[in-house]
Amino acid sequence: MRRWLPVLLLLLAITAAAEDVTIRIDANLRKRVIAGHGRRLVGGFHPNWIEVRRGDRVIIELHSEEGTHALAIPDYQVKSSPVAPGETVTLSFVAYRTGEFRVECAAECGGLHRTMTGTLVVRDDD
Ligand SMILES: [Cu+2]
Repeated sequence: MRRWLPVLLLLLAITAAAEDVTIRIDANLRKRVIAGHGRRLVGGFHPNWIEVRRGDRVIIELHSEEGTHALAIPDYQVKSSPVAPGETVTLSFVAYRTGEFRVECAAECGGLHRTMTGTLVVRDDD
């Protein structure tokens, strides 16, 4: 038991400082100007950059405007249920590791699937 005391205290300290961070992310298609190609439809997560502090409980409300999508963060081993057009699904996890992690679509949503990416940044508290 005594061996685990420092670990328990660290976990308590992290938990005490942690906050619930709720982020709404829209999965959709947007018209963007791409050099040499005029206006094109691209798929994406909006926002596609998420920044939280280590220890935060991250609650993602994933909404689809069209197409069926899912959001995954492979390094965190989290993945939402598929979300159908007009619907919202929620996933949550504790950001226990610092770093930059790839966010990606986990549903085969068509030709724009590979453009549906983002980044989760988990910073230390200080
Ligand atoms: Cu997809």
